[in-house]
Amino acid sequence: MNTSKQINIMVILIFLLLVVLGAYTLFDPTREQDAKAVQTDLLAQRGASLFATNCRPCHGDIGQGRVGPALNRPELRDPAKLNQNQAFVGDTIACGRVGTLMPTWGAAHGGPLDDEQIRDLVALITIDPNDAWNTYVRPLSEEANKLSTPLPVSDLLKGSVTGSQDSVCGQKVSTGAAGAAPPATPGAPSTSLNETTTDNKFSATDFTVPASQSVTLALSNQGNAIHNWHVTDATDSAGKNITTGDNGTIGGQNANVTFTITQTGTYHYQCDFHPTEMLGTLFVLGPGGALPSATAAAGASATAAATPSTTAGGTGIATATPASGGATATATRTP
Ligand code: HEC
Ligand SMILES: [Cu+2]
Repeated sequence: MNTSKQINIMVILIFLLLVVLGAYTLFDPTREQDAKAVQTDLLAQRGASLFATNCRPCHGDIGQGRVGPALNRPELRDPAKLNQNQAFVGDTIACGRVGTLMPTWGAAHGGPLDDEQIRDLVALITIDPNDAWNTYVRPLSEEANKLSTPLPVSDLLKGSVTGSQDSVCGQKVSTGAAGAAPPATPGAPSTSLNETTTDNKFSATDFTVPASQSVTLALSNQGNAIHNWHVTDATDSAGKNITTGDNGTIGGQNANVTFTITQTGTYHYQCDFHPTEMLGTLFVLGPGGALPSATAAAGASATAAATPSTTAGGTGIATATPASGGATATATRTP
């Protein structure tokens, strides 16, 4: 074999090597992606087990929501907002939400989970690889439920498990205008009421209903958090509490309550889950549209006319003036 032949062979070998290397680099990105997918899947599996042990009682067996909002919502895993969502979810888990039931989890803030565990949960919530809520979380939650069923919602709300009251991560403790429903005046009585809840707001903060007639309130929860509608200082003529349900209604669902109040007066309702933020006033009018004098606008008591006046002197807070138009209008008011 002469040298030029050897050189030719070497050139060809080098050429082949380059081709192989080139092909390899072409394939490499997908290999990297595969590796990343496997990695994400692992994070989510670990996240699933953390979720089933720590979060399921409040966020539901497959993250569908309970006293806490649903975490399996598609918008939380919108790929176009991945960074934003990961920061939001990660911060919420690490810091909790001061003044709510959401506890502080981050070890850096005195919680039980380290950064890696929080990353696992964030991957589960913001990526949800391989339909992780159903594939990984559901069976683990079912197992966990065999060992200990989550506390009833009403017990969770009693505050046996409460979030932080300190200002973790610079959050401000909400002072909440405790107890005071927004000012309101009676409108035209209606027996069919519509209330829409969002986080954390009632669409209608006052209703006017006739005494001794059956009234139905339809609640539509268009928020993510759980909400209900509960009259706190009156009971139904049959002696029952007037509420759409002690366990609340989760996001995207509806509930109804039908009730009769015999005693005219000014009553109050709230969402039991957000009793400082979601408050309202319920006017129960007698046959002539009359409230008992004690609750009628100050002064000129007994003359309360058939159409409730919104201009009565007194405090002069006529901000939430109900629509004074057609008498048949249902009491929905969108802010
Ligand atoms: C004791 C009940 C409770 C437990 C346990 C709990 N949470 Fe929450 N979580 C809540 C409540 C209530 C909220 C809503 C807070 C609010 O009103 O802003 C919430 C909010 C959140 C949010 C924000 C959701 C959003 O869309 O605003 C995330 C994310 C979250 N929780 C994750 C978790 C994770 C992960 C765990 C388990 C490690 C967990 N939570 C355990 C009650 C709980
Ligand atoms: Cu609420």
